[in-house]
Amino acid sequence: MELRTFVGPDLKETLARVKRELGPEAVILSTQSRRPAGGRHNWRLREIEVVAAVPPGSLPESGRPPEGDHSREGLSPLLSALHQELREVKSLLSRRLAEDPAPAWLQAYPEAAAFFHRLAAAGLSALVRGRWLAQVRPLLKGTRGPEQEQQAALQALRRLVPVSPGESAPPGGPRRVVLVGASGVGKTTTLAKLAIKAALVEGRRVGLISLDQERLGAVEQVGSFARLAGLPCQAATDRQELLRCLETLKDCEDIFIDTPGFNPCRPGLGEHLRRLLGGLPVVCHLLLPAPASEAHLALTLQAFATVSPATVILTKVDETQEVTGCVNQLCHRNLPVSYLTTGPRVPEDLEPASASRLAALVLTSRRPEAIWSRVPPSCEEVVLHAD
Ligand SMILES: Nc1nc2c(ncn2[C@@H]2O[C@H](COP(=O)(O)OP(=O)(O)OP(=O)(O)O)[C@@H](O)[C@H]2O)c(=O)[nH]1
Ligand SMILES: [Mg+2]
Repeated sequence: MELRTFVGPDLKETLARVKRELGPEAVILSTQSRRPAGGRHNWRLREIEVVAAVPPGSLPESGRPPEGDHSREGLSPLLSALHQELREVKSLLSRRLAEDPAPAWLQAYPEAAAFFHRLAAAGLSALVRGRWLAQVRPLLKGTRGPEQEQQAALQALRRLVPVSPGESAPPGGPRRVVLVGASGVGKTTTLAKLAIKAALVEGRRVGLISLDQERLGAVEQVGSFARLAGLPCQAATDRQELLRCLETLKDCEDIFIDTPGFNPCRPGLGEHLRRLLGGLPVVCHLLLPAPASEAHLALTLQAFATVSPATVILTKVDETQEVTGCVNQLCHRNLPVSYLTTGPRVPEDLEPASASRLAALVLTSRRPEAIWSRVPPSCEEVVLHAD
């Protein structure tokens, strides 16, 4: 065993030196606080002496511990495994960055280049990042300093995410809104939120129709909500009945129509939806659950394409930490988002979509430390609070 003595002004700094010079195998034999030589006249002055030992032959000529893998010999198996995993993640990351590097012109703007990599880490697809690059390039010209670069980067991100206000009512005209989507995505709950908002906040005459005769209790669900809210309600099973219900409620300024959950994998779904809703004076909105996988979202968008949804309502945003799969799919298809739903409460958990809010959600995607209830409403705040 080889012994070494270290002296320093405090314990923390002295132990750090021991670790630095002898490596993780060093064993601390003693620590001692003492008055330094020549410090007789200042009784407050103290220094720390640490005696440490290492196994014989483990110190190189210079007294420094060997570099590289040898420095890991003293680590526990768990730490070694973590170390190995970190190395693999690092090499995977550098391979990915090499495959999809930022373009050379972006290197002139370090802040924007860092933003580009942040978008990649959040999960935005190469295609969407390509669109961001096309947007940001003219905005970066003439910028001075990191702050202006950051503003340009944010502006390009906000422009990227398509949003559409409200339920796309024709100006002054009646709204005939159909909510479609897979089962359990929040159609009936969102219908109730929209109906309450229209009736109580906007003061419009609102009626409801349930087209969902498939699920047990679905008509009753809409009916009892209508009774509570004091709204007229009709139920239909097919296109002819739906037309009759629309006629019955013709004095309503807004009619919200609930549909059954359609399985996007069901063969012939497109044809079924076309026969049910095609050519009717209604606007369809597709509900997509934000926590679903990107593959499932792509499948759903494909399956409901025959009803040409005017907008997408992103539901259950509160149940996920990653919205980039949705954003990728919506950018690919140029489909705007009209609302976000952020919980089951009627009518509170409904937000009109905004470019700034969606950009904020993109920037906090795949960041486990992001806590949704504390997500700032704007992307500027997200960037400001970024580490
Ligand atoms: N966390 C969370 N839950 C929600 C949200 N929206 C709806 N829910 C809940 O999701 C469940 C299903 O909601 P529904 O509105 O019945 O869904 P649906 O699409 O009408 O379902 P089907 O009619 O069976 O196809 C209910 O428990 C709702 O309370 C949301 O934004 N966040
Ligand atoms: Mg329902």
